[in-house]
Amino acid sequence: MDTIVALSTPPGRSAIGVVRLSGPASLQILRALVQQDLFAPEPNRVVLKSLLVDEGVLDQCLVTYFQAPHSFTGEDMVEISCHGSPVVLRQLIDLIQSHEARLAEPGEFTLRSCRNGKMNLSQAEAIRDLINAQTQAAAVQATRQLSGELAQALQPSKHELIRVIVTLESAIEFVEDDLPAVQLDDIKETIDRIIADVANLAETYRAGHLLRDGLRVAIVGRPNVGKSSLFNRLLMFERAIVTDVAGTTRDSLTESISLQGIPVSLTDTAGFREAGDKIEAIGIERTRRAMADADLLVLVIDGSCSLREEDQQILEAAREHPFVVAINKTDLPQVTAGKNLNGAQVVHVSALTDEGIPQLTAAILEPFSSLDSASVGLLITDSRHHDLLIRAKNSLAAASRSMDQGAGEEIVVADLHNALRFLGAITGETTSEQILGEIFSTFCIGK
Ligand SMILES: Nc1nc2c(ncn2[C@@H]2O[C@H](COP(=O)(O)OP(=O)(O)O)[C@@H](O)[C@H]2O)c(=O)[nH]1
Ligand SMILES: [Mg+2]
Repeated sequence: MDTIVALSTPPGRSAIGVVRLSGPASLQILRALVQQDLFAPEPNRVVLKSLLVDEGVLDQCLVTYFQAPHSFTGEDMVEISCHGSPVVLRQLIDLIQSHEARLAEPGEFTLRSCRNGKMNLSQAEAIRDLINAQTQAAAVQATRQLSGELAQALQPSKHELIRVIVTLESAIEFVEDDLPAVQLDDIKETIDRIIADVANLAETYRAGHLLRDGLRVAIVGRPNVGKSSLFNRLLMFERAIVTDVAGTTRDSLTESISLQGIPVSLTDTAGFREAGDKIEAIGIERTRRAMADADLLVLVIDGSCSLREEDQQILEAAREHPFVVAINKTDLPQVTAGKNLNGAQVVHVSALTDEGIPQLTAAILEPFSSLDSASVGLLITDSRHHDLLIRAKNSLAAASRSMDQGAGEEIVVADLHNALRFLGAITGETTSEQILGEIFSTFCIGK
C-alpha cells in the first residue's frame, strides 16, 4: 500500500492548515521533515516540532502520529497542523511528495478506512454528507448514519432473509423431502414482513432527500397572475421585474432561500401561454423544464378574474407533480374562489398586502412538517440507498409471488439472494470496486 498526502483544510489563507498522511511511510516521512532519523513520537500525542528545509525552518507545527491500526484509516497516519499560509502548505505538500508519498484521491482516506474495516460504506457516505450538510437537520441525519444506525436498521431483515435462504436451500439439497405446508407458510410470512420493513425504510427517502438536498419549487401560471410578485415576496426583496404587461418575465429566475431553516431553491417562470415571439417561446420552453425539475409547483391563479382556458391547461400540466394552488390578489373582489380545482390544496394570498404568505410558506414546507429533527427517526437521505432498497423490495416481491404460484424453491432462492445482495450493497459488503470508486469520487480531497 502506498502512502498518501492531502491538505485536509480548505485551500487559501487560514489560521491553521492541516496536512494529513496515511500509509506505511508516514512516520519515516515525518522523520525526514523534522530531520531526526530517530524521532519516535508517542502515538496520539500532539507535539510541537520545527519542519526543516535547506533554507532553515519551514514552519513550526503541531504534529500528531497515529499508529496502525489505531487511526482513522487503520494505517500509520501523521497529521501536521501548520500555519495556514498557502505558500507554506504548498511547499510542505511538495516536499512530502518528493519522499515516498503521492497526492490522495478524493475520499481516499475514508476509502482506506472502509477497506480496513474501520467503518462500513454507509458510514463513510455519512461523513461526506455531514461535511456537505446545508442545514442542522441534515447534519443530524448524517451523524445518525455515521454512528451505524442504517446498518443496524437493516440487520434484522438481513438475518431473517439469511434464515429463510438457509431453510430453502437445505430443502433443495434433500430433494425427497418437500417442505411441509406450515413451514412454507412461515417462510412466506417472513418474506412479506421483510418486504414491509424494507418498504417503510425506503419510504423515508421522500422526506430524507429533501432534508439533504433541499426543495426545488417552481412558481407557474399564466401571465399577469402575480408570479413574480409572489416570488419577490417569498424572497423578501424585489428580485424579479413586475409590471402589468403580460409576458414581462421572459426567462426563468432561480434564487436560493431558507424557509424556516429548510433550503429552498425558488424559480420564477415565464407565464404559460401561446408565445408572442421567439424569446418568449424559449422562456416558455424553460418553464416546462423548470416544472419537470421541480419537487413542488406553486400554481398561481388570479382570484380577481374568472378561471381561463390557460389556467386549466396549467392545472392539467401540473397534475403530474405535487402542487399547491395559490389564488392571488385577495385584496381585490374575488371571482374564482377556488372553483373547479378538483380538490387541490388551495391557499388564498395577496402579493400586494402579504395576506396568506405565511400559509403559503407552510404549504410549501408541508413535506417537512413531520421532520422535527429531534423526534424524527432514521431517514434514508441517499439516492443510492433508496435505489438499492427498492431493488431489494422488488426481488423480495418476486420471491413472494413465486411462492404464491407454487414455484420451485430454486426460483424463490435466486430472488432472495438478489435481495440480500442489494441490502448488502448499502453497507458495502457486496459493492463492486467500480461502484466504490464512483462513490468515493464524490468526496472532498483530504477526507
Ligand atoms: N391587486 C393586486 N395586484 C397584484 C397582486 N400581485 C400582483 N399584482 C399585479 O399584477 C400584475 C402582474 O404581476 P406580476 O408579478 O408581474 O405577474 P406575473 O406575470 O405572473 O409574473 C402587476 O401589475 C402586479 O402589480 C396582488 O396580490 N394584488
Ligand atoms: Mg413574471
